[in-house]
Amino acid sequence: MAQAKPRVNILMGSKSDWEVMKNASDTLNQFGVSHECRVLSAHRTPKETAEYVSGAEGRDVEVVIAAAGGAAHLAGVCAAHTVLPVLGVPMESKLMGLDSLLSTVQMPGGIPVGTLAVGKAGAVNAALLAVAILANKDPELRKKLKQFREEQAAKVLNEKLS
Ligand code: RP5
Repeated sequence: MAQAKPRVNILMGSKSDWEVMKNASDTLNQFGVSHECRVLSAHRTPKETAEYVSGAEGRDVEVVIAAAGGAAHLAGVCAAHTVLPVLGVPMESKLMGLDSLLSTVQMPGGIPVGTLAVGKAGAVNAALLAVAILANKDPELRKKLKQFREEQAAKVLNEKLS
């Protein structure tokens, strides 16, 4: 059977980011959202990164998620090459992710990056935010998102403390 066209592209600056970013991929899988994950670096593979992101709109991709750590310019570089929504996930780093957070979140006005939390929570939330964006034009997906929230709330309400 032919694979569905990816609706989301997940980029990460290094394979070392995958352990965290797998959580974004798993979350999209939970919602049945087709996506493609690639290691592409803003500084190690600048040309390939620009080409891949520039082509995303033509491939009918709707959201780009970009994760990087350290002097984390990947999400900003992605945003420079597409008008698709770009969600940035700062990776934990030698400076506990503070460097990654600031370099991802502090985009100068004009080229936006929607920045999520540092690490795993950011990876999961980037996927959930991508689902919310796609759900604007996808009633089935919106239903799944509402169900996810309900199940999450029920879990909290049923917590037992010993
Ligand atoms: C960034 O540098 C990557 O996104 C990664 O978070 C960090 C360290 O990369 P490696 O040295 O582990 O390849 O580009």
